[in-house]
Amino acid sequence: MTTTNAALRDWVARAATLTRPDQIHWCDGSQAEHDRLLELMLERGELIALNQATHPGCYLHRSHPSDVARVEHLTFVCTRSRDEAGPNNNWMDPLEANRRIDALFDGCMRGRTMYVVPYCMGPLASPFSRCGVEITDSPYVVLNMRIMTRMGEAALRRIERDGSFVRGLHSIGDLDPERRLIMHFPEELSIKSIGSGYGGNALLGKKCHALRIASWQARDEGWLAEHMLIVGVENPQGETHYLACAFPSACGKTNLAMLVPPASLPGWKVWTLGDDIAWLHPGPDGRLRAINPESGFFGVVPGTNQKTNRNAYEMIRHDTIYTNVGITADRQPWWEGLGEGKPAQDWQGRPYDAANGPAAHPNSRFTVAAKQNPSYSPLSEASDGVPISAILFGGRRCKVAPLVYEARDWRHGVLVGAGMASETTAAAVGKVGVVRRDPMAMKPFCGYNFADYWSHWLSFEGRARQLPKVFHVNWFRQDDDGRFLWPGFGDNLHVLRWVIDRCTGRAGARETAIGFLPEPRDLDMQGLEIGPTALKQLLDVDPAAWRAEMDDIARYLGEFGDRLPPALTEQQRRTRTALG
Ligand code: GTP
Ligand code: SPV
Ligand code: MN
Repeated sequence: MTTTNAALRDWVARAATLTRPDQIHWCDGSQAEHDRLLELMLERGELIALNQATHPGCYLHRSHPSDVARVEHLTFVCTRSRDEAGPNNNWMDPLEANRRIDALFDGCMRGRTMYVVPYCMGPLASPFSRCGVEITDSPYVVLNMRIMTRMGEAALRRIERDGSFVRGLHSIGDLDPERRLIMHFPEELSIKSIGSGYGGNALLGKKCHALRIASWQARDEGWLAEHMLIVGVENPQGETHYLACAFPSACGKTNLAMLVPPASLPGWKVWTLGDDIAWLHPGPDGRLRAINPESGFFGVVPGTNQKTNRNAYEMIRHDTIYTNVGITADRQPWWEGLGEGKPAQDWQGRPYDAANGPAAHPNSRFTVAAKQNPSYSPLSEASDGVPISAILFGGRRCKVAPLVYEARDWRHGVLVGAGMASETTAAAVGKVGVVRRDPMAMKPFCGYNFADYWSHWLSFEGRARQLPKVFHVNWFRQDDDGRFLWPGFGDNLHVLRWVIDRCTGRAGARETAIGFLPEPRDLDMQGLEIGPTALKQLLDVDPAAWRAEMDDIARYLGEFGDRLPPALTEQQRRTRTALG
């Protein structure tokens, strides 16, 4: 296989001259190709067959112990001007960045095969989809890209028709964290990543393309590329509302996207469209419409069980790549929170010993085709996506943020998103549990200056006639003993119900300084064992804590200087004044 696109041919040739692979393989995405790669990886010990009787088609990959998560401190946005990247990104001059990373790419594929992976983000026929090509020396990346994207021949044909594609050059290098860099060149629509084989660092279609590069393109072209799940919620009357929810990494997107309705809400159904990324376009009907650019899930494993999420539990029992989980004596995958079996080996392949820490790495992941999800929505393939009724922002906040509140209007909603904060998780290297500002859950993923990004969000008032309502949720509020006040998971549907009923004007609320909150009577709490004290805490807006919160938001927004849109400052002042 090769291509009629001369730019692609030339780029592959130049990459080969730089990296010196033994051979070049153009991926067609076929089953035969998949089977050959699988065989090769099993032979080399890069994949381990799991118990095929209990988990047919499931394999385990163990990454290098120093390569287990995204590396934000090694991730750069390289624009000609530093201000374009903004204080929210690490920046390097493109010339300097290319010089540094090309030195690492020099000869790095000697003795290896270079795989050329054409892929399409979004349904192949959708005008909203965008294509890319990832060059990589990792067969693990190829197998994952085949699940996560529309990869192979059909994508290449679309690239030849469109004439354009995002260039992604990737090598695992020597996996030395000192020689690891993830670089983005939005002005050239290109990505260069070396030294990691893990997740968002290496599957370039995901965060690098579909968020960092796409957010840049979206600003220029009038749409939004967001770190959001897309879910359809159908009420017992058969009416479906689609929600797009931005929660930071490992804060509940996958779980909410494939929520199993609790017995206390009979007749409700949930349809999954996406669990991580949404591309939103103003539609001809004046509404925002969303597509999921991905075709699979790269989801957090720990905590998944029959009770928390039966759909996920069923989905990953077959044809799944596990990365960095433990295994039982009979080679079944095992992780903390599974609630059955016991580990014999940990994620590094050592005999399990609690003294070494958890059996599964906290950021261990499954890679699985979206179609395997019992709640898969066939509209995932719809070229024009689904209309969004509400946008939900949310994070992990043990204090301050109530269970749910609704923004006054779009402008206020943009402030609610810009003012988001969340406790850090194992999805990125660094300390866990530290509260940090994570606007729109895009701190690690916005490919340009946040101040310009917020202006872009604000501009949708002029682009769409019927904008979604905006809400903020927090499933992670704790009591004074550090226990979660809210049961979460399936019971989150009780909150989604209020959200949808607010969209259709069927539910009540009280107005507070921070927005609209449900009164206890506005929530359908049937079947929930939550006492009046806990509920009061969940719906509490503590003025002193919120004054401090709004002051910190003002301080944070101040970092963006003159570029900050005045409407945002205005919204911040309005809320701060209302708090007294
Ligand atoms: P990324 O893939 O990193 O972007 O994360 P995500 O937002 O999809 O997170 P995911 O749904 O995988 O959840 C991560 C962790 O949060 C898992 O350990 C879950 O068990 C836990 N979690 C998810 N939803 C809830 C909830 O409603 N309540 C509580 N307490 N924990 C939850
Ligand atoms: C995240 O960290 O938000 C993820 C996992 O979804 S990764 O693909 O590694 O970025
Ligand atoms: Mn994510």
